[in-house]
Amino acid sequence: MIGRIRKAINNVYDAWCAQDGRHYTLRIKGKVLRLDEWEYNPLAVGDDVEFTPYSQDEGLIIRRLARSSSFTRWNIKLEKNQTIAANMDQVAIITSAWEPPFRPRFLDRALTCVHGCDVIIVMNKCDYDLTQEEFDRWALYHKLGYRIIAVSARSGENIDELKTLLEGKTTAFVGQSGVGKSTLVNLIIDPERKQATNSISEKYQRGRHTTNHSLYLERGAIAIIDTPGVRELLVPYEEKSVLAASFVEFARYAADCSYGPDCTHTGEPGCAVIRALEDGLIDPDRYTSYLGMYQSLDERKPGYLRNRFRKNKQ
Ligand SMILES: Nc1nc2c(ncn2[C@@H]2O[C@H](COP(=O)(O)OP(=O)(O)OP(=O)(O)O)[C@@H](O)[C@H]2O)c(=O)[nH]1
Ligand SMILES: [Mg+2]
Ligand SMILES: [Zn+2]
Repeated sequence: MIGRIRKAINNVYDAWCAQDGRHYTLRIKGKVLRLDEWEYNPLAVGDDVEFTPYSQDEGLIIRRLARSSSFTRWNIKLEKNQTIAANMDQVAIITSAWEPPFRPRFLDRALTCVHGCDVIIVMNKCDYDLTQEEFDRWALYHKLGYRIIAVSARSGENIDELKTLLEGKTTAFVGQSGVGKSTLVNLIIDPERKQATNSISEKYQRGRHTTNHSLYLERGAIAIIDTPGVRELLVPYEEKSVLAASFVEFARYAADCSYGPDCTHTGEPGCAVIRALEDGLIDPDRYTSYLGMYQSLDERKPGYLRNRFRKNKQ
């Protein structure tokens, strides 16, 4: 049987099986699912798994099916990539105008964590004003070709427009902690019940981060994966060329780099990306984002590679 994971807590998974229309509680057979060695938590909300039922509502997971898309970040403590949500049609990167303030660097990093699907960039809390500088940086994403929308969960501004963008799709809501992901999800999916936002967590003293696991929710034709916010978001470990590819504005110049496809755009003579930067055709702050991420990838090595090296020396 095939199931789609809707909730994952402590290696216990809730899955929905389309074949028989039932929910199952699943565990991994033999406790380990052997996949990429550098991936922590091999199953994420949205993953499709093959499982063997052993009762009407329980089963054992045998394997994970290939993902069509994912939102994957680097987990610095575990030194591994961690997929937060999988198989969605699009990712909505949620930012906020204030509390926390708009952080374009965070947004640039979030864009590099998206694999295989579309992106919507949402500015929540637009009941607060952006400074002119913040607004220009925000509007840049529109110029780069991204779909952007400013909303307010508090005043309700543009919520219907946001719903239109979500209609008929599964969307993962990702972003910094406190930007209002769960508030928006509640407003769209479950306006009556109101679960899991910050005020509730304060009441129960559950700490700063309200949402502590990803959760699949749906209403009508809208399906959303609400994910836990993070304070920092780091680029996943992968080929550096993948990083450059997530800077969409580089592509048209990169083809003219005299180093060809191997150009890292970090200082090679004859780099057309750097020339475009100098000519004011590429935003300097975006380029700074790129350089920062490039350097952080240089310093990064998955823990398992180091461990293997140690083993070889013994
Ligand atoms: N002013 C204003 N406040 C908002 C808006 N949307 C959400 N908030 C507030 O922002 C705070 C954080 O909202 P959450 O929905 O818990 O944020 P989150 O992104 O889910 O946070 P994590 O679960 O930690 O990732 C709450 O106190 C909300 O009431 C908005 O549009 N305007
Ligand atoms: Mg939340
Ligand atoms: Zn170059």
